[in-house]
Amino acid sequence: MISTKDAITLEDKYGAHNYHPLPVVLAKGDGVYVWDPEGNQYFDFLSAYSAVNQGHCHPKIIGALKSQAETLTLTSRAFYNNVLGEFEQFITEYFNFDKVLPMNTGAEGVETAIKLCRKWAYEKKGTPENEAKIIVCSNNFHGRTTTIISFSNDADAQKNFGPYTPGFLKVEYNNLEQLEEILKEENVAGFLVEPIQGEAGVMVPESNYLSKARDLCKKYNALFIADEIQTGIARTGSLLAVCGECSCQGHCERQPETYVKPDVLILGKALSGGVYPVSAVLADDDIMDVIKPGQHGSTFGGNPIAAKVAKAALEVVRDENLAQNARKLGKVFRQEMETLAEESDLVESVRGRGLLNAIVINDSPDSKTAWNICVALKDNGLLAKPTHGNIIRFAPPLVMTEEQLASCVAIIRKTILDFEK
Ligand code: IF1
Repeated sequence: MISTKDAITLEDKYGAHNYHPLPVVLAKGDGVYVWDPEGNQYFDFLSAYSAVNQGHCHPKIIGALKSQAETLTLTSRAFYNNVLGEFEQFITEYFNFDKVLPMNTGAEGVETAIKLCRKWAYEKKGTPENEAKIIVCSNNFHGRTTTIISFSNDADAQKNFGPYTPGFLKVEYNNLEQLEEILKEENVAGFLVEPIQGEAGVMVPESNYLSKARDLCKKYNALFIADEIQTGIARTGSLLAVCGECSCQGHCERQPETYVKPDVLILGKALSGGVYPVSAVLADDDIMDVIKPGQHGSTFGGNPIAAKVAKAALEVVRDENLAQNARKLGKVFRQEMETLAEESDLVESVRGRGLLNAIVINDSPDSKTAWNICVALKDNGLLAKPTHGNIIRFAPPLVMTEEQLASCVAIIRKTILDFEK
């Protein structure tokens, strides 16, 4: 097998330099573990940015992939296929929406939601043509298409990729007064929001922010669009982050005060357990029916492999109580990190929900400290990645056991306590 050194050399030489990976090469994965070509084992504490919630190579999901791959892979939507309808019924019942529009990547899901929202505004709300505006939050991350980066405020993501798509208004995240002020403006079609901001450094809003934002959207007849690509599928200790602290994992008759049903829900990443690119946009009929044949789609969206894989991935979440496990382990993890923050000057604070957490490192965002800690964590057998300079995101697969989590906490403790700036 190719060595770590040679694999990195090849990527450096022949791949575009659009990433700056941690210097580790992964060659195999199983559950919460990954291995490099030399056979060193690591705990995966990133889960491919929360795509591998069900753990690496989950046998049920891989089984679905294999059997469908041997039967029928792609028909395009020019024809029906014999598994898409079954998946569509399954996912709409699972999340309690009338309809789903299947796509592949997260960014495509967001693009779909934007197009749906604009079209709804023109055709249902009566917004004058080309005037629809969508409210977004500062420090958002919704993907990397030309339109999506048009409303980013990350210079790296945006600079020199213009001209930008107009039609977006920005508000501060977690600021309801600002949101209401801007909702009063003319021609606002919707509000696109991450229930917890991931890339911004795992920013958890005040409780009730989402339900109040939703109520405000209703009051001003704008669509509440939740991007749960990273926070959804049990990551934050409930099936969706908008399910909040409801103890049902999102599978009960949802209580209105705990379940903030979005008008438009965007899912991706762990919708397939990280096995295949599958994204989806869910909405009820009064919204989804504005999209007619020929107006939106994708060659691969809703393909038979995607349909089978995503159904299996959602079944695993339910059957293995992953939301419950994420909630339980998340509490333990944050407690342990709070203890560590008291003992170590390096750890300033910890925040998060369920198993989407971050620690803030006590150094300037321009320093290499968080990066160097991640390299040290890797050397000690745990993989995590810094975000925004001095923040380290911790997001292990949700199939982790309490014993495994204890081993991980021990690695993090030892690494931080031994670390010299
Ligand atoms: C990369 C971050 C995570 C997302 C939300 C849409 C998308 C994402 C809330 C687009 C994607 C990924 C993309 C990945 C890094 C990663 C990320 F650090 F950039 F913010 F997870 F935290 N909405 N997030 O988080 O989905 O098109 O990529 O399938 O390498 O850019 P995609």
